[in-house]
Amino acid sequence: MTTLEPRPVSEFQAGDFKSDLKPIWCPGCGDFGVVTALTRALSAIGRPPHEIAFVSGIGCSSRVPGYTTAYGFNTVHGRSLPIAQGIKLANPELLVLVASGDGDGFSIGGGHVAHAVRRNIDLTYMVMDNQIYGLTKGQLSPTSQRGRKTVTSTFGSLEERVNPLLYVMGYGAHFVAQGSPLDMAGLAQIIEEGIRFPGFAFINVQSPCVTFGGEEQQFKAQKARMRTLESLGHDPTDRAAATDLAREYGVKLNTGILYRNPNPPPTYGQGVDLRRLSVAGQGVPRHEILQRFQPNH
Ligand SMILES: Cc1ncc(C[n+]2csc(CCOP(=O)(O)OP(=O)(O)O)c2C)c(N)n1
Ligand code: SF4
Ligand SMILES: [Mg+2]
Repeated sequence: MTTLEPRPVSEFQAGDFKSDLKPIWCPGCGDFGVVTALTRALSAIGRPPHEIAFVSGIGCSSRVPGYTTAYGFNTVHGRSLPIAQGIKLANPELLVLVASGDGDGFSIGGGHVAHAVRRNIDLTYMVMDNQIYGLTKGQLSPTSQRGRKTVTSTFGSLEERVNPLLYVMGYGAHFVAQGSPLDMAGLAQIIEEGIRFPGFAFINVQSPCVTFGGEEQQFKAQKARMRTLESLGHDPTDRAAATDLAREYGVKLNTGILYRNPNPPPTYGQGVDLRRLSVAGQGVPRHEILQRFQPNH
């Protein structure tokens, strides 16, 4: 995988980002591996835990922030992105991460994803795509494959699945990647690259639900479908090639960085001064805007 710039040696170990809370996930849940990969990535980044805000919605995957030492905010189902964007706008110095599930992100929160992509605020959005509603015990999710039998599709789903990779590409995402805890080192590196990307970074994580997930999602089946984009010689700056590879979602498990815009546009807080957020283009300083929203003002 390409390295963009020399990395300073971090004073933090992965263990510094693991909280004392004992996960209550089912034994073997893919989300355990996500925490491991994530804490490795954070140790490589080297920002202290108190400078990290980790937001999530609701779902098994949304428990991830609680198992880290970052500041966590377990919000409302599907609403992690608006809250994360608000946090980043209010305090641009923070490193803001978001953990979500396929249901949280692409059902109830689906409308937010599109506009968070377009708005391109500097966040890293990780979706643990287990293709099922895990927390609520196995209902059909928007990424469940057609024909999938679940408690809410007893005769098999008639619906086409959402392709999360194409979805975000379609809205113009500047960083799109996919990984799996099956390749822990690869996943850690993808997360690190996503965090380093200056703008909205989308990472789809194939994290199996071992209790309610389908066979095709388990590590054994993943192994048969997995191939790294690096081994394919994929150039992540080639948007057309990235879109073609994104189409293979559900057929091949392409891992690595699908697309990284080599010339990303400036984001809020980087080139666009947050302290002078404009109201109707008037360049009104932020403290004045906040005053305007005071009650009784
Ligand atoms: C507004 C609202 N609607 C529905 C729910 C019930 N609910 C909680 S988690 C969840 C889906 C979880 O699935 P997913 O986002 O894929 O996460 P997973 O548990 O699979 O990691 C649902 C429907 C809720 N908590 N709040
Ligand atoms: S129900 Fe599925 S997603 Fe939730 S903890 Fe258990 S294995 Fe993980
Ligand atoms: Mg899910």
